[in-house]
Amino acid sequence: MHCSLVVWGPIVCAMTYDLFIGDKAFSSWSLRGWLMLERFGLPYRAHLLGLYSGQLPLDLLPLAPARSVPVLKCADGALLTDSLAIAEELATRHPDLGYWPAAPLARARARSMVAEMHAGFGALRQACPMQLFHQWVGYEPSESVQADLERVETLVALARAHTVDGPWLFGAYSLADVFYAPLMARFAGYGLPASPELARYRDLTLADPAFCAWRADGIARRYDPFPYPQPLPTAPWPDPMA
Ligand SMILES: N[C@@H](CCC(=O)N[C@@H](CS)C(=O)NCC(=O)O)C(=O)O
Repeated sequence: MHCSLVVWGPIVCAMTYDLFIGDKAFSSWSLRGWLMLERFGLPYRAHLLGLYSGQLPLDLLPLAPARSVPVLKCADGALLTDSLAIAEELATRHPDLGYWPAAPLARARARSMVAEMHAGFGALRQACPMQLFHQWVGYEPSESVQADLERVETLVALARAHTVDGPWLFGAYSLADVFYAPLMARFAGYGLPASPELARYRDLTLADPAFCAWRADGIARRYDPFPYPQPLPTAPWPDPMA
């Protein structure tokens, strides 16, 4: 397996997780898996599997029945082969880390948002694959992509309407923010239209140090050909701090 190994955290202890991820500049589901560990302070080793190497199925053989990334291997041998399964397992194993909002009504909304993200937004995901290198200039959303964008607006506004105690979707950073982070990267990478509230949330996500570290790693690699080309000019990645 051609993995790069990263050991994070001051102490790598018996409960260290092994997280298998794809190319950071492009793998939106991997970003979610990684944020679940990195952002909540859990110790882990990250193993990078090349999405475009042509041998992903071979690399995944030792992790059967996994057929995509991310994959999480727990120290006790439990194997999670889907981002939502990883989220639920980590939330169950670490109930004190605040993966879900504590308040029942907020938790219900957060769970619904995460489930909808995991199962839906097909048009947006298909038309605007995550890429963290630059912004495509002049991208015109189709009607179905526009409908997905409006749905994101609705969900973010609903989350924020009841949130008073912090800048994230439900106040403190939660799994809802994990699952919507790659979507905010798509808003940046394709210059998608956003209301002021959504733009605030997008910029918060893009300025998050964990996201910035992930992106810096991702764009350190060069791709030729570029995996998801668009017939459009590019502008620099928007810097929310500028
Ligand atoms: N439902 C899965 C989707 C995972 C997924 O599609 N991962 C992509 C990378 S972002 C992948 O591994 N693609 C390679 C392939 O399907 O062969 C999850 O939530 O983890």
